[in-house]
Amino acid sequence: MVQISNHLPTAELQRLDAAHHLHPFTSHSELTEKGARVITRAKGVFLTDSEGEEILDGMAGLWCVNIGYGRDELAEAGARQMRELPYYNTFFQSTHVPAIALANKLAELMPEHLNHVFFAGSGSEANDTNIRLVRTYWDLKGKPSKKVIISRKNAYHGSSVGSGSLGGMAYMHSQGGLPIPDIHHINQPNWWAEGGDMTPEEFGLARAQELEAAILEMGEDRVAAFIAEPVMGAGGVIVAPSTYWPEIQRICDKYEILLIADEVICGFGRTGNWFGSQTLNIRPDIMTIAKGLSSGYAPIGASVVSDEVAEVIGQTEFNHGYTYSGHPVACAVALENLRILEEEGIVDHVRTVAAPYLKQAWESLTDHPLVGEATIVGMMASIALTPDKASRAKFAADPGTVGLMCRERCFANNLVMRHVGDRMVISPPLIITPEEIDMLLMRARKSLDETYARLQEQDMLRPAS
Ligand code: PXG
Repeated sequence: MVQISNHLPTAELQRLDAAHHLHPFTSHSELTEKGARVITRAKGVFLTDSEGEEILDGMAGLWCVNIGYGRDELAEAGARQMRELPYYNTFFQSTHVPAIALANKLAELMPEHLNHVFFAGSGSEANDTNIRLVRTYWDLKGKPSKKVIISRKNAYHGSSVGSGSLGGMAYMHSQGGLPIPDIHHINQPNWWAEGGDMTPEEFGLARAQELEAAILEMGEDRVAAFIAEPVMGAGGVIVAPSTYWPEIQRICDKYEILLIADEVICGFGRTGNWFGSQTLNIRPDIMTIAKGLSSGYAPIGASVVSDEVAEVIGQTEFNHGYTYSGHPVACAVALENLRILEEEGIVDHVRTVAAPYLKQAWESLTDHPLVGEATIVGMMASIALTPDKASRAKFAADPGTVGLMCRERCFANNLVMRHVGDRMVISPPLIITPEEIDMLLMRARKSLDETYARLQEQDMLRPAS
């Protein structure tokens, strides 16, 4: 067997990686040519790669390492649980202490009426649970025609067949026969890209009313649920205008549509409250959670349902579950993560220190010639790159070309910042300090300057016609 350790030269690790490892959302011919960046360890907000470079992780991994890297307490909680009971299932009338404790802790932290937890191994699995759950709910209520789940274009709800269908990513639907039947997508509340001449408030209202139009067109008796991220994450940190959510809530209430808030990114402090639904004043019937639930230290997700939904589903045997639903090690790690978030006041730190500091720094980026709008809620933020701010123009180059250039400059400057098309996105660990935010902004500005210079050199500052 090949011994693979951190001590192999980077080029050799890259060669072995390319030879046998298929990566998610990656073009392998490109990866083989360039070689993956090999991350070897991390502490706080910094990653270290196999060349010894220290990289500021502006994305908290994939929007998940909320408490930052390197917390021994989580390693110990996981090891302790592995020694005591590494695995047992929660099927067939069995349970164990970590699942009991985590379900109870979540019921305490959640908005009042959300008290029942169905565990999964990831956000995708939890959203698959939601599809079967809401359809079964309406069957049991004697309304079996209510099957359609309405979602939004450009939403991200996961990558499995079910959750990928809920998501509104056209490039995902184009592979593997998605979406499954009875999923309907309305337009997203992205004013910068799609608002035309409307004010943000007019546009927010119009986009919310698309939900009502869709319900009326299909018939109220066909629609089971509406699913949305409080703030769209992977779609580019799209913050809906202030008029959007109150109207969505009104429509869900009026037509008795179950509202599913996908809090996989927004949950666990990311928006400055425990849940994005609290920040945006949404009253969901179901919440999807994952990522920040364990700060990414162990794979775990869940769907958390209201008392009413739980009561209805409880009338039957719900024929659904995963081997790792309520995995004891993942539950123990998540519990320790929640203890740290709570006892160290990390959600308060976001609301009172980190998010206000990041907001003033982030919004100052709009003075840069490449930056159109800057959006931010709590510790998730984005900037739209544009060749002409006044007209909110797109670049003449293919969408994402400039974003990718900027991301590469960020990488070269030891900052992880993600690009979504030509929007740049950050979502750093919540424990980031003001000094580290200064460093993040300095590196971001340098990368923007270098991108701008390259665009000038290559005559790419032209708007699409
Ligand atoms: N819902 C939301 C809102 C998410 O952001 C999922 C569900 C699926 O979770 P799992 O644990 O199955 O991945 C997500 C995941 C990106 C990126 O590049 C975002 C996610 C995953 C991978 C990449 O922004 N979000």
